[in-house]
Amino acid sequence: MAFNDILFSVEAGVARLTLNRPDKLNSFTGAMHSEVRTALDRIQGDTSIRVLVLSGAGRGFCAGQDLADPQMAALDGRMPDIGNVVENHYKPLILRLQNLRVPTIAAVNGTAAGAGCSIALACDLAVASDKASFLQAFSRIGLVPDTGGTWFLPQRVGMARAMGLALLADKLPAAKAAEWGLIWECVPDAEFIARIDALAAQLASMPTKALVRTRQAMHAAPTHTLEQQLSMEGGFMRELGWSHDYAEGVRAFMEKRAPHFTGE
Ligand code: T3D
Repeated sequence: MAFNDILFSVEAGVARLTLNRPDKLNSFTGAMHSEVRTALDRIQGDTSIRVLVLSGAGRGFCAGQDLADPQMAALDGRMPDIGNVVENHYKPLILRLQNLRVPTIAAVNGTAAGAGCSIALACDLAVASDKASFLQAFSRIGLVPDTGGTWFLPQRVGMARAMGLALLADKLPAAKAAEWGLIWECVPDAEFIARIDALAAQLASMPTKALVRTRQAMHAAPTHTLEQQLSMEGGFMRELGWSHDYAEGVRAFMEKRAPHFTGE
């Protein structure tokens, strides 16, 4: 597959999708959205892939929407309708990440701003270099946090901090983001690549279906009653109880050896 605005590779069960417009801090154009969709299609259709690592090339992770991309907001003689951009590009992207058949890691190598921050938060684990920062850039340009920003932020850090981040649009350094619970981990930059590789290898060797059902249950919980949640867990346990990986996990436990999970 030939791409211009992203890099995509698959090796040892790990798909790596790198946003690749480093000169523009990997901000999203229409073309980049289209390439990301193609890569996600590939992941959905290839059962050898067991984890996705999403990252950015150069010094940034992603600066959100490319504010200079004329394609994104068709002028059509009127004011641009950027609601359409959100509805047609960012909303489906977040929903696809949340419904992907493999666990996802945001490897936040540098600044994650605007929709770029929300995209990192939409991944199952967000791990950042200590050089990275998180920025709700929206209020600086007269917009509201989108791409799930208003959903992720209060859930992760509570309303007071979410509101401060969104209204004031100050950069939140990665170390503080980890301290506040916005992300899973902040790693010294010199150790960042090795940490991401180790995490990716770990997730790629785990029971994929169980990880994805765990994500689904966690995300359903805030809108479920306890009874609904217990029922959802029961349904997932029933399904996973019939899986190869559950049989292998129990067998390995009984035989006092490490399990070999295949994602089936
Ligand atoms: O259509 C819609 O708008 C709807 C969708 C909205 C979703 C959104 O994401 S809205 C929010 C969009 N993003 C932003 O507002 C962030 C804009 N960028 C910045 O505020 C700063 O670049 C950063 C704080 C992220 C980083 O600052 P700094 O000083 O480290 O880098 P820089 O010099 O500002 O940027 C480096 C280059 O990237 C520069 O290009 P140049 O001048 O060297 O040719 C800059 O213009 C470019 N760049 C950075 N962000 C964007 C961008 N170009 C286009 N769009 C960007 N978002």
